[in-house]
Amino acid sequence: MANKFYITTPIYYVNASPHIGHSYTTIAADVLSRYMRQALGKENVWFLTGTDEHGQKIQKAADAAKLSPQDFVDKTSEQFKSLWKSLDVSYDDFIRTTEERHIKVVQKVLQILYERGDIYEGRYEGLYCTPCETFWLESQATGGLCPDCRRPVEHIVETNYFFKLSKYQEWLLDHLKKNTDFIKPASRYEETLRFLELNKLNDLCISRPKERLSWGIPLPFAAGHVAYVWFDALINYISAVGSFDDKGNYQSKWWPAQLHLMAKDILRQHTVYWPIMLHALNIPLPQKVFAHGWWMINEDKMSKSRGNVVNPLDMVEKYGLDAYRYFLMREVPFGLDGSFSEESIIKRYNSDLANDLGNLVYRTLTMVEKYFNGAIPDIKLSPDSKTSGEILAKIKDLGSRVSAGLGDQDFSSALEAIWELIAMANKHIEYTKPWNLAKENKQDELKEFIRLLVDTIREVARHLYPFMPRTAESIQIQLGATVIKKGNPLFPRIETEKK
Ligand code: ME8
Repeated sequence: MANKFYITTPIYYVNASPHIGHSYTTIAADVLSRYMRQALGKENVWFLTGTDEHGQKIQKAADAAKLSPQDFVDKTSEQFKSLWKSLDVSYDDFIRTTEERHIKVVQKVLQILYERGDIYEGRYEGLYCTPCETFWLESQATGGLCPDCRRPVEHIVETNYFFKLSKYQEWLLDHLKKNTDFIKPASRYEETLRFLELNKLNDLCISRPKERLSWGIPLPFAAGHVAYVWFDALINYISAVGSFDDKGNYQSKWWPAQLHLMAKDILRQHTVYWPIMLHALNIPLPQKVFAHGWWMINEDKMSKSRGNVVNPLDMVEKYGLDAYRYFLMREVPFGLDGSFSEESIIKRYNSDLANDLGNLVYRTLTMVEKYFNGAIPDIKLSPDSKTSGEILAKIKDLGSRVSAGLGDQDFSSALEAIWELIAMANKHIEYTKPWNLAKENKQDELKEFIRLLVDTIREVARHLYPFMPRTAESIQIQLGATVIKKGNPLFPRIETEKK
């Protein structure tokens, strides 16, 4: 494992407001960052997110809002920043592609690739989807519709600049075969490999004529063109960490990234275009690209173009931030699609949070108050104890299970491991019946019993912290050092009948 951790989310388009899908990737990155800060120290973790602010979609949205593109992106990128603040997202840097630090690097990259002959001038004739900014083959655009957004494609002819993807196809295939962990989950790796084996890569059109689109980064060698938004956007991952800075350093402290997170919709850009761009520039590749699944509403992907988006803040207002974060990370194995509904949030909330976690904490603290006047019994537990041994073994195991889960971006299995401990502790209470110990005045056993529960909760809070920072802190505060400060139940049950 590298001794630093650089993690990125996609930079989101600012043509519409953020929704649950955006918050999913960003919260996942936040969980990993918080976890890695605990493991490696704060100074060794860098969490980058940001906004993608050029291109046709943005220009159109700005026109519709009757704002200049710059005013429009200034306004909408703030929405993302403010949402991340409300969701306790602890990013280290937020990059906007309209920033000077980014534009400089994009132009540098274009210039280098042009001088090396990897970018050349050519003529493009074919089908184009304006909203998606994607060129399509006749065979792909069946019925004259864009296969992605299902809107009509246009026929266009123009002079443009192309990046020689085709030249590097064999290299990329070879790289993938040698680095089977480069793309995760495995299904996405297979998909990329198959795509490269079965298709001949076309060179990538990386420019747009200014008369059709002016809202972009000008090509340094062709005044009449701006850069294609994807070519511009991918470079954020290196521009944000100071590649090609004034000292000519090609590598900063952070590059290469340990992990690029995204959903499967933008897999190809990250597993084909981006590695080839970096390779052509002689820059090392990121360690891993993870493309998770989609949140769906019924059978449809949640997306602004389908008009079925849910605002994360509405969910947070109804169920609380940590319940929302928990739900996203627990409900669906990262990598698979998930179906989003409030019923499933409520179900998770009531069973995992109110019943399991909330009750364990509340009952334990109530017993510390009742039997020991709030003072945590000052004894040392032995792993050989007949009554505590099993739970202590589980606690001992928890760190490595959480670490294995998060190492594979398997959030739900890391949480499952924590919940196994919670379930075991709850069972232990029911089985031991502490009220009987108290009645029979079995002080030593009662002390051991309570101490075990307190230690369990402490461990649970420690491991929950990356997922649910506020809940973890609240538990830690309630536990105090030696005397508890019990608060209200963490997750009061949601009564569905009343809703
Ligand atoms: O593609 N389920 O930006 P974008 C899960 N600017 N995740 C979802 C989702 C859903 N239904 N909908 C969106 C772009 N996402 C480019 C990226 S990167 C150099 C440039 C998340 O605003 C997911 O992370 O369309 C997906 O990959 C991303 O938002 C797409 O965001």
